[in-house]
Amino acid sequence: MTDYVQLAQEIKELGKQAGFADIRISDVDLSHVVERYQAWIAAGFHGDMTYMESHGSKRYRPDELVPGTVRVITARMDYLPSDTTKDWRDVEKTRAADQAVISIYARGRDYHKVLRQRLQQLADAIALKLGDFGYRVFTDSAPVMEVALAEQAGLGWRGKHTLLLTREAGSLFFLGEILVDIPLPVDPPTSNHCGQCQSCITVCPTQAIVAPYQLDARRCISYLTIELHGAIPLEFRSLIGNRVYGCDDCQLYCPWNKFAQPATLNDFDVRHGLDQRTMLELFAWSEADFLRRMEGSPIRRIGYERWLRNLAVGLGNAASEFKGRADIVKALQARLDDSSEMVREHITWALAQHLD
Ligand code: B12
Ligand code: SF4
Ligand code: SF4
Repeated sequence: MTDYVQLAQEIKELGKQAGFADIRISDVDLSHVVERYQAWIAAGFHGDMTYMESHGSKRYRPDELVPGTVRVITARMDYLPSDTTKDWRDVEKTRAADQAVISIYARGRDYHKVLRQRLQQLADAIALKLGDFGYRVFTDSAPVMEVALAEQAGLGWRGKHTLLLTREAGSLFFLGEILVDIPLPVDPPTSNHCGQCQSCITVCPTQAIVAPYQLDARRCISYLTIELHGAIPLEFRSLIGNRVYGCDDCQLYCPWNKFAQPATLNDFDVRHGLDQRTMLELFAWSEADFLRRMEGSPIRRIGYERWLRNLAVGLGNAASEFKGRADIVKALQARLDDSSEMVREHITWALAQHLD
């Protein structure tokens, strides 16, 4: 007879050995989130992310996504670069308008690869103890409601910015999970510690958190700079500032993130100086430079065209501090003949910010 209580304990230990900061276990009943998910889709908050509408009930029924699933082992991996200094929040908040702000999660190796590999390592270790069992590992890209499952498993609470949050590590972590057919004991959910705080809501540059726990992705800079394929709507361009890939503001101003933990793995250490580049430096990269340097980075997924689009918006916004600066204007003009109509239009917009 397997002692499942003992096994759950061992899985948590093995998870730590595989590089995870915390591991919890949830059942597969997400019936309480269905209505909210459907309302989110009905409101059109997902914008062009049509994949968020797909897969029907598999999204909130893990046992339909992977038949036989009875539990979800959900895992947290912290991603602040391992050499992050104590004053990192001040550093992020005080960047000059010509610096490229790349979201912290994207400065190192692509987390999809790191987490999938580590979850597989954990699944292999469980199999060594238990023998064959049914499972599948997921992180981010699959139709799995990762935050809801992690919340249910007590890995943290859902902050008003909609992300999972913990007292001991803030919210700067990734989530991943293993759907299993093992009847492990489930962990209890934790309490919410947002209280009266509204910092994430008030600080959001585009007012994307339209109510506590509700995000209109169409307004979110992360969506606008990463997920959106077409032109960035004019109403959001100046609000984006110099955030050229993703956005951290709702997390940066969250008081709990003074407890954010550095990664235990070096995979998320900054590559190519992405924490201190100017936008002009990045705008000078050729497509070959972009593809070579962004190998293994999540940034490569947006492709060169969207990369230039985002940088053009940021360089236009640099006019707030550096209006008409000759090197910026020259760099923008030099790309006015870009083969992409979208890039040309964003550059024309950027030049207008400097020259009008
Ligand atoms: C689509 C997506 C996005 C979209 C939409 C985000 C969103 N909040 O929905 C965009 C592109 C904007 C995005 C941005 C980011 N993302 Co994202 N994203 C996802 C993805 C793939 C799906 C999320 C989802 O299902 N959204 C659908 C809606 C319905 O879900 P929801 O907001 O959670 O909705 C619930 C609440 O609104 C709640 N609710 C509604 N009303 C109320 C009222 C009350 C009182 C309560 C309690 C709850 C409540 O009910 C809904 C259903 O559960 C997940 C990975 C995954 N597969 O889960 C990663 C994920 C959520 N993203 C992640 C990250 C890191 C980010 C960014 C920080 C990246 C960045 N720096 O740019 C930003 C953060 C923006 C933000 N404030 O959310 C991490 C979050 C880790 C964490 N700590 O929680 C995830 C889990 C990926 C991962 N594997 O690590 N993301
Ligand atoms: S990631 Fe940025 S734009 Fe999106 S909700 Fe948070 S602060 Fe707002
Ligand atoms: S900023 Fe405040 S309201 Fe927002 S998630 Fe953090 S504690 Fe909660």
